[in-house]
Amino acid sequence: MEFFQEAPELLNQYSDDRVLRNYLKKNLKESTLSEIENDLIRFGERVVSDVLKMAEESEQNPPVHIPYNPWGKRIDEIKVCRGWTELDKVAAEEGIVAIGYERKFAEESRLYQFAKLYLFHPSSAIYSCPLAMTDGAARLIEMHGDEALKKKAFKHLTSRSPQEFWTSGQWMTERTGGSDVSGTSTVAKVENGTYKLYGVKWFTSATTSQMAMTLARIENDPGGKLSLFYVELRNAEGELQNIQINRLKDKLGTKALPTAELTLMGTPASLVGDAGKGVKTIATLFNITRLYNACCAVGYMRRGLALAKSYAQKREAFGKKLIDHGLHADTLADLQARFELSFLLTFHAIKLQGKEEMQKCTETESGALRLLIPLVKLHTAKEGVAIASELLESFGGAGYIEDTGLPQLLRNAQVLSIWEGTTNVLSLDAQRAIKKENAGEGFMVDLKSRLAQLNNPKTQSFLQDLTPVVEKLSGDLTFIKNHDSEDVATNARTMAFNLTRIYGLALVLEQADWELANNMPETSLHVAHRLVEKGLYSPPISTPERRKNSLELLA
Ligand code: MFK
Repeated sequence: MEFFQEAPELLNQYSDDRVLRNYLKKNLKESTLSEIENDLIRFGERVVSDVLKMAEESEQNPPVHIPYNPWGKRIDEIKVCRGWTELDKVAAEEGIVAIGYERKFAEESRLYQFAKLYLFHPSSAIYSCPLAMTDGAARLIEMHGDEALKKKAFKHLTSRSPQEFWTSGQWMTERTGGSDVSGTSTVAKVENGTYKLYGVKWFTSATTSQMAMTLARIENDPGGKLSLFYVELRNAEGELQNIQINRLKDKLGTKALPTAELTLMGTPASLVGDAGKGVKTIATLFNITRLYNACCAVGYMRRGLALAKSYAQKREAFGKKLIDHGLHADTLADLQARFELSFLLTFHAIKLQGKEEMQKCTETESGALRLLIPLVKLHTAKEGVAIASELLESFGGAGYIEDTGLPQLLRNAQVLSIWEGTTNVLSLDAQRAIKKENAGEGFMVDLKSRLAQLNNPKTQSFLQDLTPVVEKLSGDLTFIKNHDSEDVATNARTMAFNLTRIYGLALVLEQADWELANNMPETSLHVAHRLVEKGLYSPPISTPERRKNSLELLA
């Protein structure tokens, strides 16, 4: 008999996910969970059936830019496949943005919404990207928009009707930089009583969206600071409003997502928030997209692990199943532990975001949230890439073959640490929050109170190792707050990972406490042990001498 390997199998992505189910059980009211669980079970099935097919079709049929019609008229059409438009409908109908604004479950609504996003994302060919910006724009309008925007755009962005639903772009990046947006050269001129935008936007994801939020400098404004503008891409006839699509980007991954370079040639726009406060105002949007980024990173980790675990149970080598080889099982279990840490960090930040929006956060929780958003984004993105790479390897050669669908996990994961703020930029954002917004204080109080509330001797036993590290972190936070130097900035990344690891471990121990109290398997305790084995703290090591070394090494 000739041998053919059985493919890995995806079960119901909700029912099969112990981590998601336990988290929701611990963190939602019983009444909420019983009301939403059938929807999650149904959707957990859907994301491995028709939705997954739409995503596969979208990955295989990337968008095409058609600059001219047959007669030479500039039309700048972006043709997307049927699967991509179907994903838009699914997103609307399933309420992937809407649930967060309907607020049927008050502060718990965000957990419900993001649980659906987490299930949707790995089967969405990154339709999650337009949704991230849509959600961010909705929150921005809710916080800073005028009545007209609330009546029109907000209603579209949060609609469940596929006919009414809009997605939004977020156009921040110009040729001068994606991290440092201060070099933005787009100008807003007042013409016939309205703003018109002139400039080039270098990365605009989801260019098929109906609207966008973008930055520009108001002409002749003496302050010269960036302002935020709302743009509707098309007029009533469906024509682009003085926007030229220069080309679609040829990217490593996220192939289904139309990302374009645009020239704005007098595009009508309206000011959002105060003039000159553009970066601060758009921060509301990118803090939401950073949460999406983290949720999508853990969604990918979970999908890769589900496939790798299934494969390990089917595939035989050296006389037994892969899962029965201690080395293989230990390698996957380590990845599972890292995923669980990332998951808890992400969903905890989402939980706090939900509370913040309902004014239910304590002051310390608000401080913790401000700092957690960049930390959670940077940690999960880096882990997302590293874990995807390991998971591909766990399939051997099959992990490198396109039609298994596996390589796209790695390609698409790689963007997570790049867009929405790179690791270094987010580490510096964490320092900004510590220095300017005193977020470190709330973060530390919150962390210590979580550790103080551990109940079970098994979780409390970790405190012996953890307490001195927490004291070191506390000292580091005070140092960062009071010192401005190139060395403090150079240590930003090390510091960010220290903070994330320790806060994450506190969340894992809380989860372990709950499992122990409910006589459940001690999985979170295993996670905690594996994390501690890897070391808890890396000392900040930048000195003027070391910085000089860096330059010598790079010469
Ligand atoms: C799968 C789903 C993923 C999602 C898909 C989305 C795809 C979209 C594709 C993209 O657009 S990718 C490009 C994304 N670009 C970024 O994320 C920008 C990265 N750079 C930064 O985040 C920089 O730190 C920043 C541009 C904000 C630096 O700008 P500035 O002008 O040098 O910042 P400054 O002067 O420190 O801050 C201006 C104000 O904003 C300050 O407030 P005040 O005016 O009151 O002093 C800051 O406190 C505030 N601010 C800055 N960052 C903030 C913030 N406030 C809250 N949260 C933050 N994170």
